[in-house]
Amino acid sequence: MTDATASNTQIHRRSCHLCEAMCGVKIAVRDGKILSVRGDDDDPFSRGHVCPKVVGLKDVHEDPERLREPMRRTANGWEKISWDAALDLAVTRLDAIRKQHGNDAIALYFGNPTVHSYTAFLGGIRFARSLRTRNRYSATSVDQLPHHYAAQAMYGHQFLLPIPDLDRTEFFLLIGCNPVVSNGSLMTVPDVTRRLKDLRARGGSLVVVDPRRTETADIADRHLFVRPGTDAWLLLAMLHVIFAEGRERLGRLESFVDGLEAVRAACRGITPDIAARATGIEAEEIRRLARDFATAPSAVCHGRMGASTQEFGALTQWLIQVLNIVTGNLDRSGGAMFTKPAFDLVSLGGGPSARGTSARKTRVSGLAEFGGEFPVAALAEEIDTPGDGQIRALVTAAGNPVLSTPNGSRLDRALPELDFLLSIDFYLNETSRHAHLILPPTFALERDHYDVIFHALAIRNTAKYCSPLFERAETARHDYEIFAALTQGLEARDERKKTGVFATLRDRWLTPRRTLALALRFGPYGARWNPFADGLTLSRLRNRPEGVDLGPLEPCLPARLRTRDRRIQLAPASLLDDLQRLERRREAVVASRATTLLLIGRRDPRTNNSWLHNSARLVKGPRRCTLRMHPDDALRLSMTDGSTVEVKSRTGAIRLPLEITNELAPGVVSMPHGWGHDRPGTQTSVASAHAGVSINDLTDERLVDALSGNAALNGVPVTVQRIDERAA
Ligand SMILES: Nc1nc2c(c(=O)[nH]1)N[C@H]1C(S)=C(S)[C@@H](COP(=O)(O)OP(=O)(O)OC[C@H]3O[C@@H](n4cnc5c(=O)[nH]c(N)nc54)[C@H](O)[C@@H]3O)O[C@H]1N2
Ligand SMILES: Nc1nc2c(c(=O)[nH]1)N[C@H]1C(S)=C(S)[C@@H](COP(=O)(O)OP(=O)(O)OC[C@H]3O[C@@H](n4cnc5c(=O)[nH]c(N)nc54)[C@H](O)[C@@H]3O)O[C@H]1N2
Ligand code: SF4
Ligand SMILES: [Mo]
Repeated sequence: MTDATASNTQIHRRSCHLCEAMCGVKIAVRDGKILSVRGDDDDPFSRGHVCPKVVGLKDVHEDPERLREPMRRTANGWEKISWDAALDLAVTRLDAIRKQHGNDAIALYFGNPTVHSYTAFLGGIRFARSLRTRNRYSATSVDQLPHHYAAQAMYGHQFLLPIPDLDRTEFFLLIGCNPVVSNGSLMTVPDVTRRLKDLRARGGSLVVVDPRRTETADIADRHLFVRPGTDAWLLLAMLHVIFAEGRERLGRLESFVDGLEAVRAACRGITPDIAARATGIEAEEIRRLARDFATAPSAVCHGRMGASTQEFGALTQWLIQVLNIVTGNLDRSGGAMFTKPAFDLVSLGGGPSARGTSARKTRVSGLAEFGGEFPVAALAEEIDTPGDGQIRALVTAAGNPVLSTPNGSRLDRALPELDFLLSIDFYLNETSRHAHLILPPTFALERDHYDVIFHALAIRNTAKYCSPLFERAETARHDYEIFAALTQGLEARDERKKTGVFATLRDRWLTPRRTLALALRFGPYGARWNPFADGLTLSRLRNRPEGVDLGPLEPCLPARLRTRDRRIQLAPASLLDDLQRLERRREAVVASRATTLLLIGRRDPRTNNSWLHNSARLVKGPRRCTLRMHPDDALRLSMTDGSTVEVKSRTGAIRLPLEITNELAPGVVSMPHGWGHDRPGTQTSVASAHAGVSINDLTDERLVDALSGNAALNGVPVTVQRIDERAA
């Protein structure tokens, strides 16, 4: 570049942290202003790919409504206060509540962006531990909890999640995921659409099982419409066929798998004909799918949101693992494989918690704790049900549970009952509007970044460290600084737990960045003690801002298993037992096919859960918050395209425009989540102008996967009514 002005332009490389795909971006900056955000062709993993959401990096950074200073609620509205005063207020209030009502009176909710910031993640773990409350909740239980449940039971660690070896597989069976729109989940894969097309170009097959003909189904070889919540029957019947025809081939897995006979017995009674009645997929299709999967040179089945956030989430995730294992497709090229991440939470002892289900139950509904957390479906009732052990204070961090958890309107009504609500968030949104105090952290471009979680879930072993683009303002605080100040403040006031000098010094020295540096140095690729070794260190990674490729996934079993005997539990007792619940539900599920409309979710390429709707560039265009319905249902209910309809469930009623489309199976309606921005008191004017309505006013906190406690956000029974325009 010769132009003098242009020569002032700096290019900053980093990973987009908005979704799981970790796309490399190049951000052009001049005089502190972002000129453009583009894909980074030099990133070896994403190879230049970005999606439309990437503009969110600039738009959120520059958003004038993004909070930059702490805000305290007063009788006359919000008041800006200094960080010192704000942190002191938070510590004083939390400490008083803890002393009056006990540790469990303070609840915590960690939202999704926590796992997209290693500093927030590590700082949050430490804060949560120091609070010593049982009332810990997170977005995990409206998302992937069933994956953790199955992984813990089968492989001995909740983070031992097998990842599809997408670039090498010959047969990809996707159950309840739509990566073309979501850009992949529990499968970090930038540029997923091209990779799916490459799979087909090399002669492989892509099969999608989904109640909706999704954007991913559109590029697949085959799409099977499935009745929501019935995938477990499909998988059992596939296994039935595989065993009945003697097609099981465990190969080298055989020497460390226990429970094959129990699984064989469990699916003996579930024939394709039985499964057809529950799922709506023809028996012959089920047989064909089972045979194709079992005979493909390599195959992998992956299930996501649609498979997890349903009545039988844990069973479904378990059966997906079983299918991969009995066809010999676990831990082999082209199958489901474990990563070898440079920062390895599994070897480090498990991150937040390597624990599985405990004996602890929630007070009101008796939902089980898993991994040190309770299911968030129980949060509202734990706040609004009086009695011993009632939640009095809540700290939300990077979450918007009013829009993202089942029966969000009950939570919306419960939050004002709290003695103290602290929101660590930079938006005044549907949840934080109820806060007594909001502590707004920096946004991503002011922090350094390493994807501790998503490198561990990626389809290739990769590592990338990003320096901050902008220095944080003197008047700003990072999430981890907020957590550290709260932790230290509360520990200083805790007479019963006097932290020793050594522990205090250690905790202050061990910042997230030092933790990262140590984890990389002593991780699987690390230089360890040897300063002359080639291995990975944080400073070497910093010198490779485009990121490094550490190779394809490699077989690592049984060594990587964390079960006590280093063997895979193919048939854990709790999952086998849960088959009885499935069986008990069968008749009702079959009968409901003729009578009940079921509501499912939908994601859009230009949204990210609830929090990118204040970007004018992302919300512009046609209305996205619509109810989609099959023409047969619309005809039966005398509804016309574009009209406003009312959708009702046990928990509430909402009104939104109708779109009639045969992309849905009859008997199924769909709408997106993360909308409903018209509540008073928020400060997101662009989002409010494109408010939409919240699907989670219809989802039901009582509909959970009884085994894992995960919310069943998909498959909610609803009725849909025409609104008489004149009466409305
Ligand atoms: N653009 C965009 N990308 C995102 C996000 C976003 O909000 N917007 N969110 C990010 C997050 S937090 C996550 S967790 C991931 C999620 O990533 P995905 O799981 O890939 O995303 P979804 O679109 O929720 O896909 C779920 C699919 O399951 C289907 N489904 C619903 N019920 C059932 C059922 O009972 N059985 C079966 N077989 N299918 C069912 C739905 O029709 C839908 O197509 O996406 C991430 N990426
Ligand atoms: N019906 C239905 N409900 C769903 C889903 C669905 O498919 N259907 N999807 C579920 C899924 S997969 C998920 S992950 C959850 C998400 O649920 P949540 O995590 O509760 O909600 P988000 O909308 O992701 O809100 C994230 C919040 O974090 C803030 N934020 C962003 N970055 C940062 C940061 O760095 N630090 C801090 N402190 N705050 C930050 C944003 O301003 C926003 O308020 O929703 C779930 N809810
Ligand atoms: S797919 Fe889009 S949102 Fe996700 S990391 Fe890539 S650019 Fe960011
Ligand atoms: Mo999620």
